[in-house]
Amino acid sequence: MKIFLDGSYVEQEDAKISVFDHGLLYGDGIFEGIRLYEGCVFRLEEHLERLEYSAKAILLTIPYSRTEMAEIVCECCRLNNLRDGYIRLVVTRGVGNLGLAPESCPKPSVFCIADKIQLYPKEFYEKGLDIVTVPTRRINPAALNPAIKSLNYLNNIFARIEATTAGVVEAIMLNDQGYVAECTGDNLFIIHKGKLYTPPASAGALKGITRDAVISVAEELNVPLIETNLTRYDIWNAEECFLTGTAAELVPVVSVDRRVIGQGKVGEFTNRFLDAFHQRVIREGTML
Ligand code: PXG
Repeated sequence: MKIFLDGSYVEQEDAKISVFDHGLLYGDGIFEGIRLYEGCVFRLEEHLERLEYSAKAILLTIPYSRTEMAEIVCECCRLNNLRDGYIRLVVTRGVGNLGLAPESCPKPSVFCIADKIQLYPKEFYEKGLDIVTVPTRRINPAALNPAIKSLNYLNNIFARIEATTAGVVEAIMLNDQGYVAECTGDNLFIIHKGKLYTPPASAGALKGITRDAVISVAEELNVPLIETNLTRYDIWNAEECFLTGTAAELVPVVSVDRRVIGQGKVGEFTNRFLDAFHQRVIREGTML
């Protein structure tokens, strides 16, 4: 596999970064996870824009233009003969000394991995997931805004460990006010009385690219969307619930904290959204 690393395409074995990189020492960096569907990169511009916003927020200058970054992503896919896959685009603070100060890192590091996608098991989509709420709260936006897709994922990893301990694969994280923020690596939606609800980004959710795509699908399907604070009570009493993420796409949820959601099976709205989403993934792609 060829990897893009700081200006060259190198073999996987040679794709190494320094132990002095602040991305590793402090989680000081940003990333994107992007999907490739049938030779089209899904919503590439939106991913690059979010990466730029994350960079701006952490005062990091991406050393390539938007067009150059797009070309790096596409070239990585082409070189590895990929038609479907998962792309990981990362910008780190770069090599510096053993102090926090980002000023000691003169040059950010950029790498891009385009690999085959490990799809979730089919039964997730057919039967739906059982999930729980975990004790770890989503990080307060005043401490580190969850809209920044940073390399600092310990908050989510704590929650993921708690999910695994509870015997489930995903979990709901609440914000410090007790409202639903999102899951550990996915956004959350519910259907209630014919309307679609999702927590606003201000509740501590990442502005997911899949979340945005689902919001557009809602418009197309004439399903009203309401972005508002949601409690666990709202989720328990929804007719349908699903999660969205680049890797997951849309995954149905059939129980939350042992409360059965709706009929306890994959709902009609969820299926309609999933179908419409699948039609979009190729239509809205950047061709390699
Ligand atoms: N919330 C969080 C906290 C995320 O990390 C999403 C929501 C969904 O956003 P997108 O843009 O993908 O619709 C994410 C992103 C992985 C992986 O390798 C996936 C994410 C994060 C980190 C790793 O599967 N999901």
